[in-house]
Amino acid sequence: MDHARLRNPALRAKLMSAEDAAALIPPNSAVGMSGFTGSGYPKRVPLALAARIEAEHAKGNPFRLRVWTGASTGPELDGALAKANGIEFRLPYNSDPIAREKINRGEMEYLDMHLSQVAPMAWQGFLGPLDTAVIEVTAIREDGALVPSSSVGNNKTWLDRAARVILEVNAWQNPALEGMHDIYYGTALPPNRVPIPLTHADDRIGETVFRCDPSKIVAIVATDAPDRNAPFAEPDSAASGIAGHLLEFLQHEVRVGRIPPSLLPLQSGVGNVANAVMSGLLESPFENMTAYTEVIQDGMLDLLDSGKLRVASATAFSLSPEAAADLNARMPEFRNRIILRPQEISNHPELIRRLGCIAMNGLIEADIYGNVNSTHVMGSRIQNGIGGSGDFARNAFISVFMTPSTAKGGKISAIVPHASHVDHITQDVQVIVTEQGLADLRGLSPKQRAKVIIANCAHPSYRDALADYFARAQKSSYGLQSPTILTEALSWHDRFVRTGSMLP
Ligand code: 0RQ
Repeated sequence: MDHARLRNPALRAKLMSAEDAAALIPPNSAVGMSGFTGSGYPKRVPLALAARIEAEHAKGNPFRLRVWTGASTGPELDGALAKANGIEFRLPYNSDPIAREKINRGEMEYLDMHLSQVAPMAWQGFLGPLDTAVIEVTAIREDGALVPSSSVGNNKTWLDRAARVILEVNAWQNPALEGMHDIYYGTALPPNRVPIPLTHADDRIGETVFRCDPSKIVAIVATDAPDRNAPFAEPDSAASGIAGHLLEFLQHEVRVGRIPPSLLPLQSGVGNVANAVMSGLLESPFENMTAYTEVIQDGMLDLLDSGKLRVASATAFSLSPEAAADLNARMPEFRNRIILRPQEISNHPELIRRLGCIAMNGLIEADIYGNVNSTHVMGSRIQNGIGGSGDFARNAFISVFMTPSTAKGGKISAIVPHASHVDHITQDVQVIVTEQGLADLRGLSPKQRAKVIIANCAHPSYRDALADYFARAQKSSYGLQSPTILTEALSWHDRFVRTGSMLP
């Protein structure tokens, strides 16, 4: 390995193959891996581990792990380990299709957590001991400190809590990442918590590197492999429509003086719609914007590039291959305008509330009262997880949820009589946007919310049926605060499960 990547001579003795490193992980133990939205995850040790697990299974030996990460990883980690039937328990977020299938078939336990809460809950101890941390880094400094890579996630916590540490030094990660990170070491559990000294999105309050006790490092593996880097879809008419309504809303908020012309720190969720909204901001009149978010997708990088976004604080990148190549080519230019932090800081309720973020997240379905389901299709099938949406939605200055008004070619309405699973209660949902329009729910009672959501957000093929349900519910409901016909509330979902369509 290039000595510029591994600058501590004593640690060079720990260099070994991915197979030898994977052999150090005890069967049936807990492993804390790096990785957040497809970036900064270890790429060789998990593959070698999957091969070892398959070989052990072939010999009849049980070998399954408890796998903790920052958020989603890539096919070399979640995909390979799930395929090998090597994950017994997974937290806190997953978007890998093979792991998703295993979870939905009941073959893998999955704890879907608020991302800000993972590190403090690990410290509380009820998740059990952490045996091994497997962490991707960009370089190891002379003093043994670790230069983080393209995501920070929970790495600080895994490095601190694990009994042993395996490092993957990835030569694909740009050495110019050094200096971009801000690792805050001041968190504690009650009663020792103190205010976190961050008052602006671009404040730096920590160190640029992870500390790690060198005696815990049992292996160092050389990698040269890209992050997951999935391409984004060109914004379709629904995504463009959503972006248009949202931009109009933000301009209105500026006009009436509720937010400044540079807006407030933006949080933008995962996926194509969130990316399209960021791209829409490129054409907007807003200047000098900031972002305090988890993920930097292509649209946000373009905004930085245009100069309209002054600075972005996040915990990870999630880029297309083209955007990753562009970022890599121009890393020194971006380094002072991007700050990557641990997810317990990027998603911290105290900081989100203080900064007054504008949160913009996707949803699976919302009901007529504005309860939002972000995670479970038909109430029972996990899609990804709540991720950071709850951290931001509850604490944001303005909490926006957005979605196309239908899914699966129009066979599913995203606006339903009753949410089949609730991640975000009505109190945490202030604005819902579909390509049909925008519902500003702030200050409205449940029945007032229902009228606006049905009129502004529902697709025309479902609007009359929703209005009809709401009218009948107001005649026959047990109470009239949030009128509900109990026997009918989930009948749309039931119809979809039976016939493949919610259409009446
Ligand atoms: O399924 O992939 O099989 O086609 O869900 O939907 O429309 O592409 O939207 O990529 O924006 O994702 C809520 C999943 C939306 C995402 C969710 C199906 C749809 C498609 C994806 P296919 P789209 P997006 C910060 C914030 C929770 C975490 C979060 C998410 C797939 O935004 O995971 O916000 N959010 N984190 O067909 C059945 C419905 C459906 C539906 C969509 N009503 N019924 N299927 N789909 N609506 C980031 C982190 O925290 C890491």
